[in-house]
Amino acid sequence: MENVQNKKILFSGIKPTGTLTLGSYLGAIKNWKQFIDDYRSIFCIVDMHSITVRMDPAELRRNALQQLAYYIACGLDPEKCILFIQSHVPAHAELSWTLGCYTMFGELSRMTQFKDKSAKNADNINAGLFTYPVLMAADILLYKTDLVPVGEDQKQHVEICRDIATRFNGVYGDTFTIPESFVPKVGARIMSLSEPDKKMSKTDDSNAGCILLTDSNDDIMRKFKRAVTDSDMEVRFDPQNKKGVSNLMSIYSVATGKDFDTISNEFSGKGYGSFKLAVGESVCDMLSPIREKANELLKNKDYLESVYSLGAEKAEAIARRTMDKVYRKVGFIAKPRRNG
Ligand code: AQP
Repeated sequence: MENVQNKKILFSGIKPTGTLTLGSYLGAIKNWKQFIDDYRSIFCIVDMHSITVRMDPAELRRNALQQLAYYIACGLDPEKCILFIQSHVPAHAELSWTLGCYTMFGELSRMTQFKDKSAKNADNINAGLFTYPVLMAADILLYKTDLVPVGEDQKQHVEICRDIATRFNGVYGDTFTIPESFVPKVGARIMSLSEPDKKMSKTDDSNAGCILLTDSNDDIMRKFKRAVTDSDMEVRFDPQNKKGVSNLMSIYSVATGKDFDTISNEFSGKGYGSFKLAVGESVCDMLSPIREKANELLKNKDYLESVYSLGAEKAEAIARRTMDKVYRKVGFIAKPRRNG
């Protein structure tokens, strides 16, 4: 059973724009799991964020359900945390609108992800893409979140969330908890295997550089064997000059628990061939039990529905209390409650 007494609150989410990657796992989900016994943990499938880019509706539904199965398979036990789908809790949209009125155009314009995504989707630079960080602030602030574990690319969005909450609290008095981000020391930015100066992303154009959690062991090994390295043949951590090798070392380090010196010594004088094989095998060992469990879960749609339904009920109860408080603070007349 979920024990919520006196626990700090942890919230995080991933958007179901595609199949989860090794980056989503190492940068986010793997870290979420380590906190679930100590925090009241709330994990969301942020489908509303997904439509900031054009998505095929059937694919979006499929991805969201698959993501839930992978959350559970990665160890996010629904008995110990709240798992829900963002669009099932309307308070996310309500708080997003409200917070948008306390967010400045200038600060949103400086968001790196907005600039990157605008460049990538030049024919669809919509308002939702621009106000994405406001919805993310609402996601976090609705639950009085203390800690938000994210990969490095999302740290700027947690910073703007803190700024928005501080501004709101400054006007209306203590309303929101100011959250901290947690970014892992290793694995916070997993790069593409084929283009190691680009982040590994769910929506990568190149499938070769991206390990999907659904990939078979054969696919995983093939992708690691072809991973881009360099010509000096030395397994040494140097993210400036040896991007590909350093990325593989980070992956191997998180998968095996070995530090960079140990890894360098292990492959000293052995060349990149055996190093790539070892990294690939460590990833297969880490991901295959997760993939098998997720495939089992996906056969039981009723179970998955029961998890996200109960999750939405619990999330809604917390979120509604926050919205009542926010609406009261900004001066909206309380909606009379009717019995029955
Ligand atoms: N390559 C990565 N390395 C480390 N962490 C990563 N994350 C994503 N990719 C990596 C972290 O996982 C969570 C995913 O959040 P998201 O899907 O909502 O946002 P994202 O960062 O935009 O992820 P993608 O895979 O790049 O999605 P698309 O392609 O749709 O934009 C976050 O905590 C993120 O930091």
